[in-house]
Amino acid sequence: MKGLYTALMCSFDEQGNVNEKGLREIVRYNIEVSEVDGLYVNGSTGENFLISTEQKKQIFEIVKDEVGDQVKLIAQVGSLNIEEASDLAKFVTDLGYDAISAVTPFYYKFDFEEIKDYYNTILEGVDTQLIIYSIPALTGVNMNLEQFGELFENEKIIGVKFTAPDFFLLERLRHAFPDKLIYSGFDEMLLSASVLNVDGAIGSTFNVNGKRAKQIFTLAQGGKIDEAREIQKVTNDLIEEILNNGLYQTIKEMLKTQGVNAGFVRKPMKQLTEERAIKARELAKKYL
Ligand code: NAY
Repeated sequence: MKGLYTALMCSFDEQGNVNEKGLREIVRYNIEVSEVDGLYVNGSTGENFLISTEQKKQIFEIVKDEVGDQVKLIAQVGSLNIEEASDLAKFVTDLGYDAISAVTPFYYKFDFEEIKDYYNTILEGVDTQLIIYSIPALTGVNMNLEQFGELFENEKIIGVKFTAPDFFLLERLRHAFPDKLIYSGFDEMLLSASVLNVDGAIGSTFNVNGKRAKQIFTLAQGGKIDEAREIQKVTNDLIEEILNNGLYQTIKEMLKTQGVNAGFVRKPMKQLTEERAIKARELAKKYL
């Protein structure tokens, strides 16, 4: 389960329906051009929190059908509706996903006991292993070392997708839990996380920049830090432009220049203006 995973985008049509053909093209591009080790399906980048349960299932099915056993698949099933999360966990287990992941419950101020209960409930009755999805900037949930340790006591919880700039905590986690999988979640900090010996990374920009991400990770693992830093610099030039122009919209527009029908974003996200679409196409020309 180690390596680089693309936080997979989904292609939607103008009405917000899943565009199956486009989704399959995004999957193929990631496997054949970006050459990532796996896909993280229905995460933030997949606009998961904007879609219905039926659409989530549709996406899980299409992706598994397109991928088969070519690369590893992690299914993000976390939801504020715990029955939905449990139902999706069973659904993807039956489909043959390699692992599930669940975002920490957000919006309400859940205490740690409630968070622990959430994970244990999702795992009840499924045989799949789980990766915690921690993204404090978006969820408001900050867990400390001891709390991660308590969650890791459940043997089915095999790791964490660590999307935070707290490198003190990241280093402590690595040191305390050498056998758990730690994935870096911020693409612009991949080199720094790799130096701390994370097991892999999960990122939105890997949809278009997977090759460079893999180089950074491999070079860092081989101790070639100067070379890795050069590639992280180019990567961050690109990420900075993407963030300024509109994260998911810009990645979709860049994919379109490569013949991949990445479609539209779902409301309430807004589509790119023509000016920004031109910018995205320029970025694709420069960086892809
Ligand atoms: C997800 O579930 O799709 C992710 O969290 C992937 C991680 C990304 N975070 C978000 C919120 O999109 O790749 C990062 C991020 O987009 C990138 O580092 C740019 O900041």
